[in-house]
Amino acid sequence: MQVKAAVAYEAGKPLTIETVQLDGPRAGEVLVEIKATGVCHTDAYTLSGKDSEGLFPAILGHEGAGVVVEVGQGVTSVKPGDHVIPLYTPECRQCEYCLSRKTNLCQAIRTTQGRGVMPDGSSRFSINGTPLYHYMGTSTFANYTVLPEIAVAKIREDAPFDKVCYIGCGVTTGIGAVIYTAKVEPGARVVVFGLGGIGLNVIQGARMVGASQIVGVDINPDKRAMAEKFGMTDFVNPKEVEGDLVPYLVDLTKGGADYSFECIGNVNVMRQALECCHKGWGVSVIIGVAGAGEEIRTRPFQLVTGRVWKGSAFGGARGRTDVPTLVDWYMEGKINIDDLITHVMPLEKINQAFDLMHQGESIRSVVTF
Ligand code: NAD
Ligand code: DAO
Ligand code: ZN
Repeated sequence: MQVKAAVAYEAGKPLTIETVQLDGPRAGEVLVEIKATGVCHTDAYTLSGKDSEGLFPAILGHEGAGVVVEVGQGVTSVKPGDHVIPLYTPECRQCEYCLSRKTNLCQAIRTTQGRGVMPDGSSRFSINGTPLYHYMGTSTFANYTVLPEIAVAKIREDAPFDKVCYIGCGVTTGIGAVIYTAKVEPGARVVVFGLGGIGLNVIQGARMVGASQIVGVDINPDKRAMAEKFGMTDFVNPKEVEGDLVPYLVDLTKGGADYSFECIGNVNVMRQALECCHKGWGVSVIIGVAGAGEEIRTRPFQLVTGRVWKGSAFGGARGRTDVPTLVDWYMEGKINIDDLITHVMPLEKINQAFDLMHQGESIRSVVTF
């Protein structure tokens, strides 16, 4: 079938709106009509050329929501008409990783996903006979896409696509890092570095679980008002702190953070996030994706004396299991998504979403089809 897509032909160039060919779902796959997709920092990172796994030409996008149109042979967990959120972190419930219960990083289709193709090694997208790469196994910058069955979460049908698409990445990444990865407890003191689309969701997650202090750190003072709305209790602009930021934060949190979250992708900030944690028990979670080849540093004595360094992908969430619950929480008013979606646009204007992000003007832009 012919579908409308934003094609990334090469790194550093704007996306091009094209009519492309999409082949139907094969065994174990589903065809989904994408109704809305968020534009995330990670799409921009790949488009910039900094992503060592980035492949071109490709159809980017990993934060979508839509409706199942057709299923391939052997698909049993979803049917045409079901509302779904595509999962860049699938959940097969059968691989060693899924069965371990220790990680959400299902490996069932990891190899082919990283190579920009479907599990059988081929692409469903092409233009004028030339294959286009899939992206993160999702490729939501198209009005139709094909996904493995294990990479869709079935959600309730009354949830608005233009809001819950954000649960496909940013919301789950931020809230999940708090509740699944760090398991922040009531009363905890939390420091969040970077108050963008991810950091604000860490803040609302920390508020949900009853953190007593939520410190937000950002070099952009315009982020303060929104973060306060989501539960931040203290704002710190590193540019206004005299001297070293780490002792300042340790003092502010009365001995150090119980939990800190790096939501920027800056390796120097990652070090500050670890070292502002409380001696003996503070846990620092890296969420931000640093540039290819960059490395983190600290003195090992920071760990010897009880601080813990962790990372979190997709918030540690098991997509097919946990995403429907997050959608329920949104529908029950427990999660605020509406205020984070600052811009909505048609696919034809998707490059504006990247411009707004780079200018620091948007929290989340959503493309509707
Ligand atoms: P964003 O650009 O919306 O927000 C980043 C924020 O950090 C901005 O408010 C910016 O002002 C602030 N900032 C920049 N440099 C800073 C500094 N030195 N000190 C303090 N604040 C600083 O980005 P986002 O969409 O929130 O994404 C954040 C990171 O999370 C990115 O690296 C993204 O790729 C990554 N990410 C990770 C996952 C995952 O599963 N681990 C999922 C999605 C996104
Ligand atoms: O190696 O098993 C694996 C999974 C790698 C992908 C994890 C993605 C999380 C970070 C990227 C940001 C997502 C938008
Ligand atoms: Zn698995």
